[in-house]
Amino acid sequence: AVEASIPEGQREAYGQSAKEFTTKDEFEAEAVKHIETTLARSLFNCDEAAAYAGTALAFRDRLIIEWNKTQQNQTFANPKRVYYLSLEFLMGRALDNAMLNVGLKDIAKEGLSDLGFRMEDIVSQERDAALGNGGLGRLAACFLDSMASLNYPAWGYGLRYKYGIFKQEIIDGYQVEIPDYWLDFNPWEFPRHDVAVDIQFYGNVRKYMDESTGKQVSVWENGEIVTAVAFDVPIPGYQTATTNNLRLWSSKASGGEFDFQKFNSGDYESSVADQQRAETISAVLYPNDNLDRGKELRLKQQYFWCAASLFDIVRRFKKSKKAWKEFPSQVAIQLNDTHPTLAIPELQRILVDIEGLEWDEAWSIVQNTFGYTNHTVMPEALEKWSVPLLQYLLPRHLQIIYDINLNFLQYVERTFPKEREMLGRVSIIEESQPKMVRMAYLAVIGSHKVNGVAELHSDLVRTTIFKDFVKIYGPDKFTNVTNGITPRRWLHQANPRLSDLIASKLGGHDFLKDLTMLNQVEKYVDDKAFRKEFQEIKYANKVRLAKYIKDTMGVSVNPAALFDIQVKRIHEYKRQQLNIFGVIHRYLTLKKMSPEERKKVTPRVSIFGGKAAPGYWQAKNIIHLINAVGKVVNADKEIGDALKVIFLEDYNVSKAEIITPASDISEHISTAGTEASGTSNMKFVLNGGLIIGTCDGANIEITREIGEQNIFLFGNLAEDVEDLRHAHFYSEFHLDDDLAAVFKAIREGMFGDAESFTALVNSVTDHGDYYLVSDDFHSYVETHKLIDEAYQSQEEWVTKCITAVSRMGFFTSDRCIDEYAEMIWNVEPLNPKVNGA
Ligand code: 4GP
Repeated sequence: AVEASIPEGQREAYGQSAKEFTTKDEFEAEAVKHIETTLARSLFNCDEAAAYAGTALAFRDRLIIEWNKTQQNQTFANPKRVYYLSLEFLMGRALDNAMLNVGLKDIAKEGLSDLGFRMEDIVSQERDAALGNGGLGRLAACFLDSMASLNYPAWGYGLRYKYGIFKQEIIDGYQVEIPDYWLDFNPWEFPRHDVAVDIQFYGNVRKYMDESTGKQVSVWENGEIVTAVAFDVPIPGYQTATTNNLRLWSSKASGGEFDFQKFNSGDYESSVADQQRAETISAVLYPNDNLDRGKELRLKQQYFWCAASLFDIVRRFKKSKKAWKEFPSQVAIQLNDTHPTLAIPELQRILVDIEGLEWDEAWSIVQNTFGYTNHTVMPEALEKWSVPLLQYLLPRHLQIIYDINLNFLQYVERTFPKEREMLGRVSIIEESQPKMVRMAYLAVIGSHKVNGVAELHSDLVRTTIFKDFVKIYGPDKFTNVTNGITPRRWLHQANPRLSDLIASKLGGHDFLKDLTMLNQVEKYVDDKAFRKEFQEIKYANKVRLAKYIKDTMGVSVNPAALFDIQVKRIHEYKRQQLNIFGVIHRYLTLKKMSPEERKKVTPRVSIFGGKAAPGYWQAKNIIHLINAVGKVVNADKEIGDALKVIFLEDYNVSKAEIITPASDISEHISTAGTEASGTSNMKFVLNGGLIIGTCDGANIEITREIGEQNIFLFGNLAEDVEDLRHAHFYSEFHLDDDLAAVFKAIREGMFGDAESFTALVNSVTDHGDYYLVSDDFHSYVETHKLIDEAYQSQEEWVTKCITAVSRMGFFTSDRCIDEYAEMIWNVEPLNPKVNGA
């Protein structure tokens, strides 16, 4: 079929296009060619940066060939496609993944060694693509990897931020933010200057009666135009020819570099200002995790990205010449949280205003096209936009939202005539001052399926924030897809030795494509040699992290100590404060012991890492306290190796790849009912570490899979949270003696400037302890004692770790994608070879 499109006389020439290297010598030749020509460097001054660039460009060329074939194949087969709309894609580094997925890493390693380089050094030259904050963005990246690996015809759509998440420096114990300008050299993107879409903002709506059809027509006009330019990032699947596309939009002034009219009339400065204003739209990622801040520029980003993506999707659909009613059979659009919700009124606008469909027909197409994933039930994270702002920026969309709401409320009124008070509760418009548009409600109403990301979370979605909607639409519209992680990056790349050990028992690396095969590892739980190797690998990973800590912070930690790790965004609900209060309690306990007693205690290294949103003051206080405690404890000769406290600067994806394999225990200790899923919990267990956690998010399903004897659970349950919060205000506040002693030590200045920690202590003692630190402290500390004891008997510990690893098969993102495909998208994989491309 591909052939048929090429004129006969040219087929041979086309057939000879691009060569792909397959041997070490060919790889070397390609890399050297790029170093000498693309980079214009001589081989005599080829440093690691140049060797990285040459290697990356050689692999990029390969990817682009596969990418072209995949796109051609999809164009000819024209199957239903999935479009994953996400404001965040936290990709990390690409080279290692490209080499693994293409399957030529060994060849590249030998080639680089011929040139005098070590693979690890070259790989670590790359900057992280950090276009995301945390879990939500990293999940999108894992999903892209799985969709390509499973051969789904899928596209990601996002924004090409010039500045990704800021770089964190710790100065005098405080977080300082440094801009992340990451685009200096990015071989993984392809600018598509031919794929440009004009996007309108502001303006007015003109309505008139079309005489010929007798229909009222709305025209949105006189707005300001900004151009969206596509940048494509190839996404290779693991051991498959499928290479999908991530399309990121970049903004620029419409009509070229600047407005020539203004320029010619002498108004040079203002023409440059226009250009800069346009470019601002895609300039920076908003650094908030689990928090909504209604900034106008953020709304502009959202519309800019939704409108460009939909234009592209609709254009692709129209090429097929199918009838509009076929649209949902050709297109599935997944909304990653409410950030892309404007895509709903935008598609309705395209269908009604531009394509001339009747409202109801258009609306049914819209509803059948979209699916919406919710990632949090926390009220401060639920997006709302003010009506006046929408009116000003997107006047036609506001009208459409009002019409959607009117139809919806009329339906509710007809269906539940006796429940008039429900209308105000479910209205898309909140009757506040100013009025607000509740984006989550719009997303629910405009989608055919809504899912949460772990079982408990999906239950909470159904019983709390969307309770009324379950009644209105019935329970089937609401479903669960428990999150997962890609084992390619999070096992094989991060922990190659463990991956190889498993492969040695399972007859190869096929388990990376079918993670349920891990269950065969359980047979080796008593195998002496296997256990020994497993332990040695963990130890080597701890040595690697210890070296990293020494190199970056100058602190020596003992790799034989228990490594206790909490790395994730800093947030009160994730309770890093509970952890550090627990560490202080440990320190106070150690101080009271005799040297003999102290020797018997399991030595610990408490490791923290994570960024605080720049405007989140209390989260920054937590970082400050951790560093202040570390400064005192690490210098305390009496304590020595019994306790060390480390805050790792600038936690990101590439650092996670070093940190995750090195844990003995990791902490997932959110207040029950607040962490939707968590995904690092899965990464740590898959890498042979145990976890301490609350009954929250995916911890519950991890327990179900690996068994409760292999996890350390503690704390109150989600169902009790409300009552406990209530009791803080209405009953006498009781502070556990141990926690009181911790607060006393802080207040008395044991960790320096007591005043700067007052707010943190007071949030527990004086302000209602919303996150239940005091309620869970005792069981937290007791559970850590159990961990100390369990670690003393290494034999049992290893048994737990191996058993847990072998039961983690469920948590691959491949399983998630198959579930989405079947339950929500109704799409099938496409054989990458069908058209012989
Ligand atoms: C996060 C949730 O907090 C986390 O539990 C979950 O694993 C992740 O999404 C992926 O589903 N939510 C956010 C956010 O990052 O900003 O809402």
